[in-house]
Amino acid sequence: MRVFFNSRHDAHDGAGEMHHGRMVPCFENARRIPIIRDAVAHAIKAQLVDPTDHGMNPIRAIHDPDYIDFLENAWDEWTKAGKSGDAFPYVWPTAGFSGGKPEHISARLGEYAFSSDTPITKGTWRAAYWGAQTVISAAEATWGTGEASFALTRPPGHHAHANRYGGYCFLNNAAIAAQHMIAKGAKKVAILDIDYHHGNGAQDIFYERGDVLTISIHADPTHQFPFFMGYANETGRNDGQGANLNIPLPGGSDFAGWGAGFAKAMQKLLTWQADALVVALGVDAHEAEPICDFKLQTDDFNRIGQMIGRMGLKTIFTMEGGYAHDVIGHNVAAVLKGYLELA
Ligand code: OKS
Ligand code: ZN
Repeated sequence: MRVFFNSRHDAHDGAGEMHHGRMVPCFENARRIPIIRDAVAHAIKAQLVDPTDHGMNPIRAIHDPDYIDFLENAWDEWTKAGKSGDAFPYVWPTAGFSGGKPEHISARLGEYAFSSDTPITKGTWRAAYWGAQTVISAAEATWGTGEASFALTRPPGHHAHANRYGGYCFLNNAAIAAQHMIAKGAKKVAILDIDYHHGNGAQDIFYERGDVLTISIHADPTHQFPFFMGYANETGRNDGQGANLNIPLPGGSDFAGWGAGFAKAMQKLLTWQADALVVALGVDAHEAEPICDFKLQTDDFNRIGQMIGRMGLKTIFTMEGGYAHDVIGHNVAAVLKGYLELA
């Protein structure tokens, strides 16, 4: 397995987020990455590879031009407006507002954010851009050689829509990887999201397309972020009908419940016959995770990796959530090691 590493990840360095009514240090922080890198290096034989710069086209294939322009310039606009802390929205053009197209950065933040938990900092664009290059490089390698890849990057991507950021995500790395393999000749690609939270970004991006199957196993949105998406009756539209599968699970689920959900995902994947698989690899379903309430153990992550390996698909893993520093390295390594045991 090749591990593509986004060494610029730490350019994104939010100071804090609102949590339970207080500003707290960001859960999604730069300390996560060396922990995961070292655990993976210890557990599997893998070369660490620097991403190649494939430019803007693979990003533009997923994200809207005005959104990309916003992300590239948000920090400059924020500082030019005389603000010095991390950039956050505080007002949104929600249903019932008549509109307008205000240019003010505070309005633009509200226009492009769907949640208030995600700081934009001086280096956010740089980190996210190189994160996308990391997963594009992984896609290029895996599509070309068949060997699995792991894109080790932050900020994560699975909540990002074509024109919306939130849930700590800016560019949808999994979607960019899937689309890049289609550009390289894949006819059908599947995205399997095992992060604790619903993968709303890929669902929305591919909702009307029949060539990318999106599957997400996650906490029931009736009680968890992103709340307004991720329900079982969301199955795709037009050409995409039947190509989105949501598997919401009750709070407190352990591997008995999670594994049953995963079995449904595997069944769908096996009948769908993808040319390649992108795994949105969040490990925040572990019992020790701070903002989540599932009860998976490190051994369970090993089993998950084995089951993915057994499918025998060309596979790219891309890093999503996981915030418990004591266990994230072990959990990511357990998935990758399990994959290699059975691939
Ligand atoms: C607000 C917390 C919002 C949760 C965002 C979800 C992040 C995540 N204080 N997505 O996979 O892990
Ligand atoms: Zn998550």
